[in-house]
Amino acid sequence: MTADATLPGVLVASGHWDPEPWALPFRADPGRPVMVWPKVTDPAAIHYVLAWAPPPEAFLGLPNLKAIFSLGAGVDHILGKAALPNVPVVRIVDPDLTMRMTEWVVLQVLLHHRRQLAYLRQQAAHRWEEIGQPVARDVRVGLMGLGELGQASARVLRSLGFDVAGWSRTPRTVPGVTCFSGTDGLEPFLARTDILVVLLPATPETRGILNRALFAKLPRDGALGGAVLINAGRGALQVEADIVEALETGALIGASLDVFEKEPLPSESPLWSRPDVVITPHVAATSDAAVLADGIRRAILDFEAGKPLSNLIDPKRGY
Ligand code: NDP
Ligand code: OXD
Repeated sequence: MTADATLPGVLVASGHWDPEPWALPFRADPGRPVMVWPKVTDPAAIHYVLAWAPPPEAFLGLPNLKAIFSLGAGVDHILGKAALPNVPVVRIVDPDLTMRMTEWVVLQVLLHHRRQLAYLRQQAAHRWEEIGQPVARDVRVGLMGLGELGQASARVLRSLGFDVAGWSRTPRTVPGVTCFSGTDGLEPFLARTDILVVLLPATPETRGILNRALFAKLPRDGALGGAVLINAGRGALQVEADIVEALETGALIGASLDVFEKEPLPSESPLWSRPDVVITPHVAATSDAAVLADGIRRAILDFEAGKPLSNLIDPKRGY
């Protein structure tokens, strides 16, 4: 440790995100070295890395590393690294992030349910015409992923009257939600889904799961007259060429996408100009450092006081 360091040090490796708001609460701890990648002046002082899409080298040569903290709920941006040290990886579970995601999901579900894209097209054409729409209880929403974010969205969608189901890896019980799980549960889950909301992590098991074969299993005769895809999980889950094809063939009648195979979404992607697709630039639940950094600091203070770390991920499972 550096001469005046009395506390374990923190390294912020926050990719394209501004590191300073994440470093700020730690700078208030007297005697705690705080470094920002790539300026690692004293590698031995670093006990914790706060990471968002870090370069693999950010974890190298840190002999006293105790834990890695993801700056988001997902950890695929960390687990994919070749040089990942064998230390606990903690992810964000926080009401601020959860509420942001719930807002985005509910916004997109209502947008398709209330035919907002069609009304915007009518507005552009100065056309005054009512478009029929079903009641929420006749619309079957299916959430792929019933974790922190999936369950929170499910609760609000239930309260709006939608017929809500969910699919997870292991069996779950969520009040008011019809629960399916595992490979056997996927087909019956899809068969009763008009609006498919995806809040899965990207893992070896889920990559590419949103493909032509899956879209073909969604009903075309539901209350909306076809199926809608809403993905805020990860771009690695989806095969974009298959989404475009499904929109062309009617396997899907609309989509809202916050995440993409390649981000930023390349300007030549056909998704940009489709009138049946809503695109947001990976902002469904942005990590607000002003809210979340202090939570990470508190977790570290608890850990230093001998308490176990919460919100640990299982590297074998991939989430
Ligand atoms: P959780 O770990 O709490 O939940 C993940 C859910 O996915 C669980 O229900 C889990 O099943 C399920 N799951 C995982 N693998 C499989 C599988 N192979 N088959 C079926 N179900 C599976 O994560 P969160 O809800 O907190 O977050 C979900 C994801 O959302 C993040 O990993 C991240 O990728 C994404 N995200 C995107 C953001 C954005 O701005 N676009 C912001 C924040 C997160 P089980 O319940 O059995 O464990
Ligand atoms: C996250 C994200 O994982 O913002 O939190 O994508």
